[in-house]
Amino acid sequence: MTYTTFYSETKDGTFIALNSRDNEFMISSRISQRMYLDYMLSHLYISMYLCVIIAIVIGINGYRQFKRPRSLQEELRRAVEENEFLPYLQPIVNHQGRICGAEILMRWHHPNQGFIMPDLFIPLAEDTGLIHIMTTQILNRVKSDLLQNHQYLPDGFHLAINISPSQCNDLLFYKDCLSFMSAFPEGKVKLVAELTEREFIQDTGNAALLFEKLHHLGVQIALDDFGTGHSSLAYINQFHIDIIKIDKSFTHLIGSVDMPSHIVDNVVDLANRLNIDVVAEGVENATQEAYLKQRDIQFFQGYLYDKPLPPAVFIEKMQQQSDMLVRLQADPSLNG
Ligand code: G
Ligand code: G
Ligand code: MN
Repeated sequence: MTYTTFYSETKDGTFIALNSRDNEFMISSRISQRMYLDYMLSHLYISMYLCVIIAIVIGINGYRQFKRPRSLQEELRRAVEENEFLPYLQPIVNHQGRICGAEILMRWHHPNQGFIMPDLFIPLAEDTGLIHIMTTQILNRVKSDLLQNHQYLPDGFHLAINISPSQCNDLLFYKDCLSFMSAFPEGKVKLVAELTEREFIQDTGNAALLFEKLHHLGVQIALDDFGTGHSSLAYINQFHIDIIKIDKSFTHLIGSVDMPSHIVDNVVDLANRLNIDVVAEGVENATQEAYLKQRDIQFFQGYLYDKPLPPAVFIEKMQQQSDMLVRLQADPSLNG
């Protein structure tokens, strides 16, 4: 038998008809939307669930791709917004081996990658100008950490922070220091701006103004990585430098070669003549310490004393030292 088929969509569902060729008879039926749905639910439910799951997976993935920054630069911007930069504090000790200060060293606590060292992100932060706000953020963090515990810090606590040459072009850093200093009792903290001599300061006029204002506030200027760059003596000549940091590469020469490094002696000699304090960086063993202690050096920093520490651990150390000093004052016979 031959027949023709006929479909028609109506508002009650699909009308289906089979017509015999000579219209002798017709078989028709109506399939309602409800019947479609019942059929799908009873026969195709596995496929339907699969479709829903696949759609959800595609949706989540798309959302992640959308949220994921496309470049390290955007990632850095996101991290600034999320306040992911943390200060670590490396103790600085005096001749008696007591902690009298710290250097703030920035770490990036990335949600997926964990801790990232500054060498990997500071250059980009400098190029993008984000270094300004990152410095403000970590200074604020250190401020609140130390403020709650300032009774454990010795007076005149030497707190050093690294700044990039581009931060010498305006007075933003000055404002950060002003806000920092005004939070502490007078004479409690002595801020030190560490300036690396590995890169040039572009606008020396602006830098001179910044340094003058910083000095006025009681903030000192330290020349970091001294001797490794190209501008050490030029900077000393041009700016009012308060502190020189002998680079760790020179400290490491002590004890590693037969003849002790004349460079260390010469730097100390130069500093003495110019009335500049000296910090010896990268002190790792007793041989280096013994050699350096025979020179006129005020501050020592390195793994021999401690590595950079999370603020809570650093504060714990300060508390222990402060308790020890109180006991010593009460009973001087404990000394030694
Ligand atoms: O521990 P360390 O790997 O932290 O430091 C590596 C380098 O990163 C150092 O040369 C230091 O000067 C630089 N650095 C660390 N913290 C800061 C910061 O807050 N600002 C700038 N400009 N440099 C920093
Ligand atoms: O800002 P500056 O470049 O000075 O940064 C100090 C760097 O030296 C940081 O990366 C810090 O972790 C590192 N450092 C601190 N103490 C020591 C040390 O005793 N030995 C070595 N090799 N590195 C040190
Ligand atoms: Mn430094």
